[in-house]
Amino acid sequence: MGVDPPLPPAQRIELLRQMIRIRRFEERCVRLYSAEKIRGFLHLYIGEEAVAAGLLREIDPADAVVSTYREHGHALARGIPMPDLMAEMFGRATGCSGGRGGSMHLFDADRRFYGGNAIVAGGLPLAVGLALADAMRAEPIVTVCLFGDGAAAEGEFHECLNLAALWHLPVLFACENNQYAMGTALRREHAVTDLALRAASYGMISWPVDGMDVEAVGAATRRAVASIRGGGGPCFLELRTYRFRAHSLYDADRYRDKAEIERWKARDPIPRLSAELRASGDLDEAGLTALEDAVAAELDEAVAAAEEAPREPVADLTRHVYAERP
Ligand SMILES: Cc1ncc(C[n+]2csc(CCOP(=O)(O)OP(=O)(O)O)c2C)c(N)n1
Ligand SMILES: [Mg+2]
Repeated sequence: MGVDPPLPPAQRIELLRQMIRIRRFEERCVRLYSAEKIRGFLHLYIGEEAVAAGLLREIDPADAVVSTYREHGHALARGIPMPDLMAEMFGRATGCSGGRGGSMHLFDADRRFYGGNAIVAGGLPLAVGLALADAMRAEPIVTVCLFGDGAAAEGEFHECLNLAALWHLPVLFACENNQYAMGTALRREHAVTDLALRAASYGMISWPVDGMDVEAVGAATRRAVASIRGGGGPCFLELRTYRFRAHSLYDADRYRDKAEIERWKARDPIPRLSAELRASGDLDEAGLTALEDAVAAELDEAVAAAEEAPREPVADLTRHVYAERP
């Protein structure tokens, strides 16, 4: 594999901005959850931002994205406007899923963001189906399927990798290996913990990536997408990452060694890129403050709009539930 030239400074700053947006969005969500403005489950992506930011900027608007319940970062990086997301978190009618989905079911057909999905590995068959449709129409479109390491223990994982390889479908399988499926460590669940190796056994190009390095994620994605668009069939990226917080806000996080968490926090992708940009002279303290201020203002606006947004009227309760009689 060749070494990619470094990105121009403006693009590196944009990557940093995107990761900061994702992190601050979720930190605000935690506060809003404590205030009971956001209800239901909340799975935080904090620590994993380099994957969403690095990967999703490498695909086109016509490409499709299928995600998981840990998808706030994916949705932001895909370009769903923050007010549409925050309104959805609040369950308001102006949310991207009309207020019916909430945190785990963010959806935006216009941006080909086919959801949030509460079922572990549930997105893989969807992605294979989308890619099959695109392949049958001979569209040069890639479907990115994001899922966790836990999905590799599900039957759908094996069925989907096999079919995608057999039918040569344009799918980028993006496995966010954060080392845990709820409280179960990868090594306690899988006889073979090298997930890229397992994917290779299905007959597709696959490789592990440092998921804490946003530029490494981007470079690997560029290579994978070029191969898929060039007719090379599916690719698999195992993005090695870590969630800094518990599985969800209901999880006491008693199964992880504190020293392990600290070791991963030392590799936090945000301070890492920020320090590199400072060292190269491309971003100074004032520039970083301006970035943070702009994100804070974007968030304030999104929260204020969500607070004001209407709830769906009770009269509409059965809409989208039962088919209308013709
Ligand atoms: C089919 C299915 N089985 C079990 C669950 C319960 N469950 C919710 S999240 C989760 C862990 C999934 O871990 P992983 O795929 O690694 O994703 P992560 O939460 O680490 O991002 C489990 C088992 C579920 N939602 N769906
Ligand atoms: Mg996991």
